[in-house]
Amino acid sequence: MKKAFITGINGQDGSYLTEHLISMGYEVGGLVRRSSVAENQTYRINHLEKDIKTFYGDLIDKSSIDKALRAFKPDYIFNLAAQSHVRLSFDMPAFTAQVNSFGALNVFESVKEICPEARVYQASSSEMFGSSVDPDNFQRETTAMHPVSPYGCSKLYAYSIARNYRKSYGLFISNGILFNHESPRRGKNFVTAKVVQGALDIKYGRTDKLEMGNLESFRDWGHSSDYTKAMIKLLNHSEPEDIVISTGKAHSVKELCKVVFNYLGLEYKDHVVINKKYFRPEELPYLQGDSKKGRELLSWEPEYTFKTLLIDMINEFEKEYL
Ligand code: NAP
Ligand code: G4F
Repeated sequence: MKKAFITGINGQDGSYLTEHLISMGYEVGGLVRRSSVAENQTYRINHLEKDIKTFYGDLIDKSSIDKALRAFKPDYIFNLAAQSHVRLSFDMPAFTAQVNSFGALNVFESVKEICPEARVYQASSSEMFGSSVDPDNFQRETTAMHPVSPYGCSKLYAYSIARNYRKSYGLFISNGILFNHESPRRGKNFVTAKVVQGALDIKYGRTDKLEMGNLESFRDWGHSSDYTKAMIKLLNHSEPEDIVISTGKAHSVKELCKVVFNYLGLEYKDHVVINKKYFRPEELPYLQGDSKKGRELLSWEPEYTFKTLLIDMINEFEKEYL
């Protein structure tokens, strides 16, 4: 039985990844950090409690990573823990770098010292591309990286040090460069979940307006369940690789609003109002990923489309209103 250890196990991706790994026969453990609201913190993985082993820890505290790795002895490590909100990274740039950059470095150092044979997945991000787009309007593994947020910069450091440790010390570390992925378990302050919840609030008469930021940016949105399957395939590939995972289709935030509101029988223009507080100091205007390399190497294809992803979110969120 292979052992997989997940930092960020109680996050959106951590919960789907755990489900997939358990269904494939892996033994799963993970790191959970201390919270003053512990009763809410693990809601995404409470249904898996009896099948997993969790350890208290924090990426900033290397000793906690060391202890967990010594006790669990993993074959696979998925480093998913992060301050993952881009706009908030402008409010907390140093904290974002501590967790996302030096936290990842802590994980790689711990692996080097304690379990150098383990295979490591680093949760890299399309946000690292920033303002850079190839002439054909796609970003891919070879596209230059010019991040435009403290989050993007912090992830670029982790991506780079992962490659450096792979070369320098022969560690098996792969970067999954994942484009935006969502689900019914998405945090409610990310745009898809915010729009779905806001439209439902309007449909059920709880409010009449939804305050939004920039509607003109484009994202390539997939489903977390599909993307976490790609993470497992990446670590089971014979060699460590850096791989883009995306749907290959870009949609604007405006289009997202239109699809969600229309599905619920509403007109978004009647309800969406712009509030500058949701704008970023610098916006990333366009993301569209070319995942040809990953699809061929890993035999991976997404099952969800933009529309079926949003319907899955609407249907799950709506249960709370019925
Ligand atoms: P998420 O829902 O925000 O989950 C992040 C996880 O990290 C949570 O479990 C969180 O715990 C934990 N965490 C935060 N700071 C920590 C710390 N200092 N020490 C230990 N754990 C900490 O994010 P996600 O959507 O699942 O994304 C997973 C990873 O993929 C992240 O690294 C993210 O940056 C990256 N990524 C995400 C996307 C996307 O579109 N979802 C795309 C590309 C890359 P708490 O709940 O206790 O805060
Ligand atoms: O949903 P978002 O906050 O996601 P963002 O910034 O693209 O970051 C997500 O994807 C990255 C991969 O590319 C991950 F690495 C990262 O961890 C995270 O999961 O915003 C998407 C777009 C942006 O252009 C934003 O300006 O939606 C726009 N937007 C417009 N109004 C809004 C809002 N975003 C949020 N969160 N809230 C709004 O009211």
